[in-house]
Amino acid sequence: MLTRIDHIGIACFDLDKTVDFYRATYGFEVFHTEVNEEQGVREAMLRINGTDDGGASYIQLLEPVREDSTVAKWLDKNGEGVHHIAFGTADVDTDSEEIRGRGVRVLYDEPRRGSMDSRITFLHPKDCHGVLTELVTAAASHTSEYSSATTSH
Ligand code: CMX
Ligand code: CO
Repeated sequence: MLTRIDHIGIACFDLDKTVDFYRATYGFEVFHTEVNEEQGVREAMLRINGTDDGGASYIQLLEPVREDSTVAKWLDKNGEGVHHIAFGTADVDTDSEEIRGRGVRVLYDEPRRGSMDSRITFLHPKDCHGVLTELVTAAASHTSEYSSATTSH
């Protein structure tokens, strides 16, 4: 079951400058940064709010690290802007298979590694009314259930 907006992915040319804009304009701070070589991006996650399912919602700022990455290709064509949305679920395997069964193209056979050790997959934008859609299961260390379990021991 999809229970939250996990993040909105925004493609940018210069990650550091874009992070500065989000900090100066909205007061959002960087929660996490990493390079995901497989996805071809350097990214910053700005945590906006916690959610009822123990997860959180983020803005994901994405800068390509390779000219042949999907985000570099998208920036060439569109310039900066909203690249994808991501829904959070406790079980990306089951939910993505159900959605595949409804005739939507799921891009990966098995979920792959996403930001902060999450597990992710994508739905083809042409099957989703023009929106590249990601499904995410956060790592246990990024849910409040895990945090309260670890602090109570
Ligand atoms: N949103 C909406 N439409 C998109 C899109 C996007 N982000 N990316 C591509 N499209 C559209 C294009 O506009 C194009 O439409 P037209 O044929 O009408 O022109 C069509 O899809 C094909 O686009 P393309 O430029 O030829 O791109 P590809 O088919 O090579 O790749 C996609 C598209 C979705 C398969 C590829 O971007 C992909 O695999 N995405 C998933 C991985 C990803 O995006 N990783 C980066 C983020 C990582 C993270 O979130 O952690
Ligand atoms: Co994403």
